[in-house]
Amino acid sequence: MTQLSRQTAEDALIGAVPHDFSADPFPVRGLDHVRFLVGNARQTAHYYSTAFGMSCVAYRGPETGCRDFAEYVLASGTARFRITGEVHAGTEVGVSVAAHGDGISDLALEVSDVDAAVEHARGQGARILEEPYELSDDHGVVRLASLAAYGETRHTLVDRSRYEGPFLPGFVVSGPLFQGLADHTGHYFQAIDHCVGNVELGKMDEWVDFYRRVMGFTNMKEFVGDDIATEYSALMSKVVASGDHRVKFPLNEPALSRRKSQIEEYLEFYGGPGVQHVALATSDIVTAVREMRAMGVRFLETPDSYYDTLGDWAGDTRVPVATLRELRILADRDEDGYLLQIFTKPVQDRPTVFFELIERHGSLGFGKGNFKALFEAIEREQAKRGNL
Ligand code: TYF
Ligand code: FE
Repeated sequence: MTQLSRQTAEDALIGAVPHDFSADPFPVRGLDHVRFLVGNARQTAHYYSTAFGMSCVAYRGPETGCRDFAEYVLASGTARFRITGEVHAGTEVGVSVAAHGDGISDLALEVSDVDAAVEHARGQGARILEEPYELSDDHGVVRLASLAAYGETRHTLVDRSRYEGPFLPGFVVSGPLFQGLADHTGHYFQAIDHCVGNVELGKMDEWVDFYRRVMGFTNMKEFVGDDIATEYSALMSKVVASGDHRVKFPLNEPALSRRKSQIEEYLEFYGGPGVQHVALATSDIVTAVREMRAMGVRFLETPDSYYDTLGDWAGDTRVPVATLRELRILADRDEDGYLLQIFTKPVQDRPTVFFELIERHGSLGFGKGNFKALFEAIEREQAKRGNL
């Protein structure tokens, strides 16, 4: 039977396309959650709840019988962040934070058959970190397993089709962390558009191949090749996507160039390969940027000159160029439509993880037309840190 995915408002938001899952060797329903390992989960949860407008939907910790960790699950639309901290020394979370700083440890994928996915992955040479296992509580059963990806990043596979609780077994419903902002919840972004990995020099194609072999992902046409890399970007990039493009993973590697690559800076400070940025899909980038900036989120600055010529090539957009200029939002157009996007500065002390806000209007790309302006803005930040 042919199962075509339904086209919903969310599909337009994240650029998903129809796909026949019955022919897919590793069917992925979507990104289940992004897991952060941090030094202080309570304060990190407060930041995403206030500055990113997310709401706390689930919690576990010592009060609920979880003796080692405090975990907060924050949601905005279908986007879910799982924020984990240790409550005493000697756990793997502390080891990870000591090595990498606050960072993203897991891009968890929702699948409908964990066992079949693991068997396929094993057959393709993937490293299985956790064999299939089950967690259960009063709300039902979840089946999980874990695959190794680049660096210490993992993909936990989650089948939650028999579960009705707030997140995973053991988590309890939690109220808002900051009642005063309960009404801005979910207004800034509604889904996760893509998650980008930085890998070592010469390893990009190996990881592209990993996602193709193990997960049946396919290459998207957007990439930064050799030619562009040496001219200005200092990185090479390719994008792989799940069958219906609900999960998109661009992969970057440093390019040999005049300057120190932003990817090398990341690898040095993160202590190896890892997740570089998470792009958040928004239906109203103007409100998101205005209000997030007012809450203290810092975005990259784009020079005024970018806006002098923007109208010529980006054409008519929902938002007038004057507003894009005021808020430093970037625009790009391709044969399918256009997109608006902006990038935050790193969100922790180390120059590692950052976020992107992206508002798609037909375009399925990643803002290729902005790469030069964007990479120059990132290099100005690198220079301020003395890392260029
Ligand atoms: O995800 C992307 O491909 C775009 C562009 O260091 C990008 O957001 C690529 C590399 C990078 C920053 C942004
Ligand atoms: Fe991106």
